[in-house]
Amino acid sequence: MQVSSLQEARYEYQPKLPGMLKNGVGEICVKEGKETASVADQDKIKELFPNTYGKKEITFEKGKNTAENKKQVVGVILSGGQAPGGHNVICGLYDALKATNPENVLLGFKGGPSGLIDNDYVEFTDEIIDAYRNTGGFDIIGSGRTKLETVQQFEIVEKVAAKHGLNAIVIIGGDDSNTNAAVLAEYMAAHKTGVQVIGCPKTIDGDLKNEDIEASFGFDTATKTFSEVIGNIERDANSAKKYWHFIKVMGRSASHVALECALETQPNICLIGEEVAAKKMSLSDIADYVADSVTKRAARGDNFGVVLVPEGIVEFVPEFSALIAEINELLAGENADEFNKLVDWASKEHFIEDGLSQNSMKVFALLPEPLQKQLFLERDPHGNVQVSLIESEKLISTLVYDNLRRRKKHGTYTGKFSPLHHFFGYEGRCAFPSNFDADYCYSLGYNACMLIQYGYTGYLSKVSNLAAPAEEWVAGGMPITKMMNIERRNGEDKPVIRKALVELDGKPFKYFEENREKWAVETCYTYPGAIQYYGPSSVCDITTKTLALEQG
Ligand code: FBP
Repeated sequence: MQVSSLQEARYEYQPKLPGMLKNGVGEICVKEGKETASVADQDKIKELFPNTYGKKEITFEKGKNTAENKKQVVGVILSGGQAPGGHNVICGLYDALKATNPENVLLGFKGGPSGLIDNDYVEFTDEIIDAYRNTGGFDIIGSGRTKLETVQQFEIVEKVAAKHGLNAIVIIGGDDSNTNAAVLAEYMAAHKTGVQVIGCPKTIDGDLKNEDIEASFGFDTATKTFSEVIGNIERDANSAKKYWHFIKVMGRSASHVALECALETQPNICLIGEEVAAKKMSLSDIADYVADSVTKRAARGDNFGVVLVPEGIVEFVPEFSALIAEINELLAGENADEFNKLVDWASKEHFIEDGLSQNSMKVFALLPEPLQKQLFLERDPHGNVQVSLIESEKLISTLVYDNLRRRKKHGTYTGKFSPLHHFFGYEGRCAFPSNFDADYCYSLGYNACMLIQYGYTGYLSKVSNLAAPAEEWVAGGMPITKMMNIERRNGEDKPVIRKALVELDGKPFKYFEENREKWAVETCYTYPGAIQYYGPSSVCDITTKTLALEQG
């Protein structure tokens, strides 16, 4: 076929599978490992998940497939924020289902979990699947953030599943969505519906990982996309030598994306939320830290630089996280309706003043009004603050500006400070998946089909040893309850998958820490350039620096 665009060329790319999966579905057998326990709150999680708790980890191996070859009707949803590679999870699942039995059916429920409730679906065919192979985005069926948690919702899903004769549902999502998957799996098992539920680890934020899940898909492509543009900005800054660029990058609750981009591009400053929390840094400490770099560079004649700010930074500043926690409680339940009914900002301010403690009110009063308003924007259905809408890069550059003005007065700074602001998030979520994400996602989908065929439920599709070539990847499954603990959400204690934050004693952060003093003063920028899809494997198949450092 004559191809005339990258899009068409990517349809032809054949994703790589782990060696143990690539001999065909007839040659995959299962090996069970140890029983599992949740990462914390074991008694409570066990009580809440009596049918799915404590199951064994499993690994697939080359060997005769002993699963019963009955006809499968499987439903799949894409859930939460977009992440490059989601289409390939569906393609891998579809190919494995059809290879197992051409009569098997895959239904895609549209718009995320709500598609299952509304019975809004499409039956996948070769034609549909072939138009989405190795492409970015979730537009094949769309996505959404509806939380599946009420008994009424589960009853509807049960009816929809019965109507289609579904024997399994695959949920492709992040920590919140896979929490949904675990709860749904438990419901389906408790009601003896015969419907299995399997999750797949997605999120560009990189915070769905643990000792079994080495990386969530999409992180590789998104960070490479952001790093390309950050590198370009660095080159521009070093050419024009007149701007300080404050760049916010996505990553709602963890700073993995910012850290990976820093490892790729060596900016002058990269704030790491987890460190800010550990050192109990206040907003003025952060401003002082950045202003030190600006001052030292100005003394060398370099009135330019690049600062990376993780999207979720404000939630890590102790004074700020206390404020946000109070606002969350203040807006829980019916209070949110009462607040939203207030027509002007002045009456909302009274409501806020009455509800916040004195300390939080002090912090709140320091903020510029646009930021105050951003803190009261609607929460997502999981109760999270929508940090992508909070302009923390502007907040920090304003505080740095004030700090530098004071330094100027005292004669300790004589430079020029012209800040520019950027936010990289949505640009990276639907890029063409890198070869790594294309291969990883296809493997996750293929593997999910094997978990279904062997009768598992409440499991996350797991592919590990990811820093090695795909041939050496290891495929298997892990009970989702193993990753769960109890957390406070929307004013209530809930069982949720524990988020993986940046570990301050982990190798990626340690490497950053060893080098950042030099980066803060000198110009050490590196330019990773665009993702390469064709060419030598040493250029096209490289993983993230985070994964490479973590796995030595
Ligand atoms: P997931 O956790 O669902 O993968 O989404 C992550 C994310 O991309 C965050 O980085 C960002 O804060 C958020 O989604 C934005 O959400 P929305 O798409 O609803 O604006």
